[in-house]
Amino acid sequence: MGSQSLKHCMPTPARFQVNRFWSLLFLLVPIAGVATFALAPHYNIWLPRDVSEHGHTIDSLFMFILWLTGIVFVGTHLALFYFSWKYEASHNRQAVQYTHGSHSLEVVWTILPAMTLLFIAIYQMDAWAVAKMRMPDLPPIVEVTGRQFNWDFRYPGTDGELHTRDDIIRTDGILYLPVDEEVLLRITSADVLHSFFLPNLRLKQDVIPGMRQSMWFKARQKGQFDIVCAELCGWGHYKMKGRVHFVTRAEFDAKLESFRKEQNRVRGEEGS
Ligand SMILES: [Cu+2]
Repeated sequence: MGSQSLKHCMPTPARFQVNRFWSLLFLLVPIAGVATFALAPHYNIWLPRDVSEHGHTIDSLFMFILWLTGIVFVGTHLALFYFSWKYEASHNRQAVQYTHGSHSLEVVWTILPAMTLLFIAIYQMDAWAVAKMRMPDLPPIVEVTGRQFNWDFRYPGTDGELHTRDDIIRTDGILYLPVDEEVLLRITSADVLHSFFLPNLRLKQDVIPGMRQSMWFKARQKGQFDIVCAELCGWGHYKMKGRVHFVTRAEFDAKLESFRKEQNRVRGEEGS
């Protein structure tokens, strides 16, 4: 054996060795990852309750992508563990053989993810259309305005029109909407980018200054649920939260009537 080949057989210096401790640590990643997802529902840190008519399409899409990426994730980490274990330097004194790659392998691992992404793009089209494209032909029941750092709500008055004198304006972050009814919300921003997020309805809409966005849904359960801003909009972003109350149509009308009276009384007091 010549001195040149001997040099190739020398073990790598200790500090560069990927020893088997690290292989086991790599193995912990998929185990901990899978365990986290398996245990999350038992500790109530899973998706919040879905109370909307179409939320299940988003959830099933989410679960499909989670399974798909989960299997790939576990597979690649098991391969990473296997190779780092098998070829760990101190147990493997064979000289390293470098390769300039395999053209066909590269074609395969480019086409496979591309086809997978294309499949997801087509598979999700219906969920996207329901949530973002098939806007119902309804007058907006409320206009939501995002501002640093609050959600304001403007309901049309008795004339049914927005931006007229009898509008009812609420700035307490509490939104009332009727349950079991398709509703259309108009959404704007008074200043910067925000994002109007209703986790229990699986809906999120970016709010862009100068643009009018719309959101529509049908809530299937009464109750109070979170409104969150999902776009970092400044120092007070964290406190930009509200509540949506889904109530019956009669309760909704009564609530608006009480708001109207309150507003008229305040205006009367201001006028006198
Ligand atoms: Cu924000």
